[in-house]
Amino acid sequence: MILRDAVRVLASNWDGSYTVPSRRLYPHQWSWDSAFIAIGNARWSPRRARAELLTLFGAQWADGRVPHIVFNPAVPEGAYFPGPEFWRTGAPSGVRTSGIVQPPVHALAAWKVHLSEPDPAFLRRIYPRLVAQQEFLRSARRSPEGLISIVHPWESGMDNSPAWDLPLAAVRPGPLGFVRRDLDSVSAEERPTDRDYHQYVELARAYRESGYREPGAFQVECPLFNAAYGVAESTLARIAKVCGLDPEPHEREAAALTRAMVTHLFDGRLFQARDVPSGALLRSSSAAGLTPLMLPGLPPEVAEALIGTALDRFGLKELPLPSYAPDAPGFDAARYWRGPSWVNVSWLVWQGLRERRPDLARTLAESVMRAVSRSGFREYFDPRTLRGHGCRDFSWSAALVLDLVAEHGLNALKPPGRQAGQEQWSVGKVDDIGDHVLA
Ligand code: 2M8
Repeated sequence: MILRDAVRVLASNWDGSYTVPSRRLYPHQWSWDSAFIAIGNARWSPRRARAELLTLFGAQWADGRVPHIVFNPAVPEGAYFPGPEFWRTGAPSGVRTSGIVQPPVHALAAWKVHLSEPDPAFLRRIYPRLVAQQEFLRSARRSPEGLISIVHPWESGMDNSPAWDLPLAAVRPGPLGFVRRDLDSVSAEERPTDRDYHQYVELARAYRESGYREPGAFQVECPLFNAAYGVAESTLARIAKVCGLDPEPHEREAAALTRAMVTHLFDGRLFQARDVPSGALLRSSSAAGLTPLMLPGLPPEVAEALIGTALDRFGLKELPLPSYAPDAPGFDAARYWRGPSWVNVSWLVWQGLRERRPDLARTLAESVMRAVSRSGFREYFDPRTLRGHGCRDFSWSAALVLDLVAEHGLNALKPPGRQAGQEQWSVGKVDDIGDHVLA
């Protein structure tokens, strides 16, 4: 029973006020995971969805940054590397966190939570936090061209993407001297290499030494991160209206960001990342380049070109969206962010297709459902065989499936040849299932 299993995953990864991405591999709270998880929880427990976001924003720094990890003090230091002793930070609340950020998909999540159970008081409470999150990015990370940069591959969320190979080549790996914990539960062929890890740790160390202020050797403008920032502004406009505030500054900012992205990051077929120090485009075939489809103000001809690329190079009609184009050198069907399908990136592109091409949005949702019904709520999937990789019972895979099903209806997404009323498709409404699982 696919929906019941999804709720079970979310219920068993719930820690009282937030949800871990995975019990073993990721035993703390992660920033963009919590946004996706809230979107799914909103479908059966809006109360948990609101708590998830408020807990995360409770660890927001005074400068507005929302840290990418909020550590659970009850989890031993050795359970995840790099843990709080590495980051050596403290949020005003006293909570220990990392010092880097992740794509700001939280305004969108807050809005979706509100849509599932209207709660203007929740929106009024979270709105200033979301605005501060955007202000941090504008003040600390904006280039003269109007784009937002990231200073670590972990900030992209697509950590190990081949798009980062070139800028990472300039980073001298730090000395050994730490123990990777990720390989305790996932096989090495499915995770970043040791060299990648040493570079990640070295970059994080250098940023930490600057008091989390000065970018080190890695500074890029990522299309997914910028698209998320732009969508956050258009969503904040909607939230502002509900709160009785002026939406106009947010609308202006979203329009300016969209223009800057089209001018500086679009190569005619796909959005690319840009290396900030050199100003050069980092040409790759990353699915991050399709996510600007989410921007409501994207010019129609640009959206058309992206959809063409998704069909020709990412198998949009046949595959759950690969994270890297399968025809590109560097594609790896099983290794972390170098090719496998991830439910969250598929969901972001689905979100961008819903109004423009509802037919393709549904096709993509069907592909995601095929992957999870074949392999369960794995962290990622081989896009062609649908074999599952990474950890099991991964929270955002479960959460976003709940959202896809709630939007399309279960029957519309059932695999061909399978009747509703059979096997795992024989389930009722998502909110009834929540009651059942928690009972
Ligand atoms: C992965 O990243 C963490 C570091 O932040 C890791 O590999 O330890 C990424 O997939 C990231 O996007 C995600 O937020 C995190 C938790 O699911 O795991």
